[in-house]
Amino acid sequence: MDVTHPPGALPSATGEFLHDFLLAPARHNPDSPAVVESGRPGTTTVTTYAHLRSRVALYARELDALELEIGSRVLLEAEVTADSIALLLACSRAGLTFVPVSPETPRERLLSLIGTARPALHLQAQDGKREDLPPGFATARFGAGGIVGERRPAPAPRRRRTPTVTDPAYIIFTSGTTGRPKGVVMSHRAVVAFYRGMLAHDIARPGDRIASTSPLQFDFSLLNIGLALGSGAAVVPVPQALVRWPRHFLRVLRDTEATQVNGVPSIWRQVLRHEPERLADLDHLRGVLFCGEEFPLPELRRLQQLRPGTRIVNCYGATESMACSFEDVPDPLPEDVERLSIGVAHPGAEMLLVDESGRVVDHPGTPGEIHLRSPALFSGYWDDPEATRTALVPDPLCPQSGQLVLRTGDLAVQGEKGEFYFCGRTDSQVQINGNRVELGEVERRLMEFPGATAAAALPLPEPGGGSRLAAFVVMAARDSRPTAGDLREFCARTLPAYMVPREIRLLDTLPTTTNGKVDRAALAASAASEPAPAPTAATAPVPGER
Ligand code: 8PZ
Repeated sequence: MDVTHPPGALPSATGEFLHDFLLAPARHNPDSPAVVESGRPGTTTVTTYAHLRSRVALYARELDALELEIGSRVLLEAEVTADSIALLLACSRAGLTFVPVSPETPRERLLSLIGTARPALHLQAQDGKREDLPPGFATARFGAGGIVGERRPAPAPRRRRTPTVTDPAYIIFTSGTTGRPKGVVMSHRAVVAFYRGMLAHDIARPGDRIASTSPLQFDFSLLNIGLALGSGAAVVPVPQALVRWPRHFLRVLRDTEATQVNGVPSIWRQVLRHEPERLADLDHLRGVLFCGEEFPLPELRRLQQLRPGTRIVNCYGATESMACSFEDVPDPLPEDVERLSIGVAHPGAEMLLVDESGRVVDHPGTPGEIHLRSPALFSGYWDDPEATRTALVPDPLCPQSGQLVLRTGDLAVQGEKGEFYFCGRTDSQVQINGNRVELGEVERRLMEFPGATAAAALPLPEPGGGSRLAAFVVMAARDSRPTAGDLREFCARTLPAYMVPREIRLLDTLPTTTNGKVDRAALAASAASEPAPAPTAATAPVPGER
């Protein structure tokens, strides 16, 4: 039997749109929960698949009545809720491209996204706080009763009559490292191809409750929605405001009886530090899935100690293909493991390593840049053909074919069985006074210090030119706080002098971006604003350091 096409779910002749795939009636029982939302302590609101389908139909009718051009962009400013999930599915059904943004998006960034994406409609929840939006597009609010228009769209002739699966289902604006945010355009065909590859891993099953801790603007939330609805399970949205507070976070998981928690590694930092017992006592939880950046191994081991038997999946990938691999973390993680495997690409896709001269690396142990062959690749960056050409490059195995592959900017090595090990980003190799430093190697050494649970290393500009290496370390408990000199001396034992951070600061936690990743820009800014303490014997240059 074709595992990617369970009976009754064969795609129609037109191919499959996002809403077809996620609401395929054959896949789940109409009375089972599709979304379970937490309310006041001890209360939840359950939306069944039948309710969700009828809400999607209501919203799609009301969107159709606006007669927007197929392919128009809808700026969807919302948290993950049953209504916003129904709305993104209704956009899919109405042939509209949704652009998710968080309600916390600063006004200037929202205006920049509006200028780039040129939406036809801005939608927010009934209780949304966004006011005085600029002219030029329709605005409306959505809720249980439907969509209530505030500003009507200008009538425009519909030049397209037929949506196709190559149309953009959504655009995710990533915090472009070069300042201007890049719009990752994902077609229906790409997203459904990814969902099929992901579901072949059987990570979730009917009746599961999958807690989603990312904002709607981060495609991790779209992965979670696809994983839950595609498996006949339920999405448990955890409001952003609660993720940051361990007690509230754990209460939501308890009230909703979450069986799986999906999030970036940083969501566990404060829970492990402040509420280990409550985490250990959490019933129902039997799975964790993380993505976005490496999980600091001391914290991962601590999580395994507190929850032996919990399945932990390392999900690797970039927004340009939503994700690409799912690999179980060995339980317990052997002491000598220094790098986690990211496994191999999901069924239907393939990761290749390419070295600096463009040759495919096909022997274990040699690092190369991950190139992804996949039907789930993005269409391109919105209105940025140059950046698109840099990311979608000719297939190194067969450039003549015209097939394009995703150049990820990630380094990896292959193990003996063909599995991949993430080795940092090509741009995380920095030059410190002429020496090449892999920041991940410095961070791994700092995390070997007894009691250290997380670390970040980054280059800081020197006033006279060049860079110095700075590091930030989080310790497990307050009583074992070493001095910066202890940590530098610890690094000097195994790292060449130029890789020993010139300055090291101890922090209670690491700042994170809105998507929950370590916010390196914030760390650099904090180091610049609070100059390092005057050099002491502990921070004097290590002999041999240039
Ligand atoms: C990683 C890992 C990892 C990403 N270990 N480095 C969404 C849902 C599930 C899995 C992955 C996604 C991504 N779309 C989330 C994401 O972070 N996208 S991103 O484009 O903002 O950043 C992608 C980069 O993050 C990758 O290129 C890696 O450098 C890094 N990354 N997952 C280590 N499991």
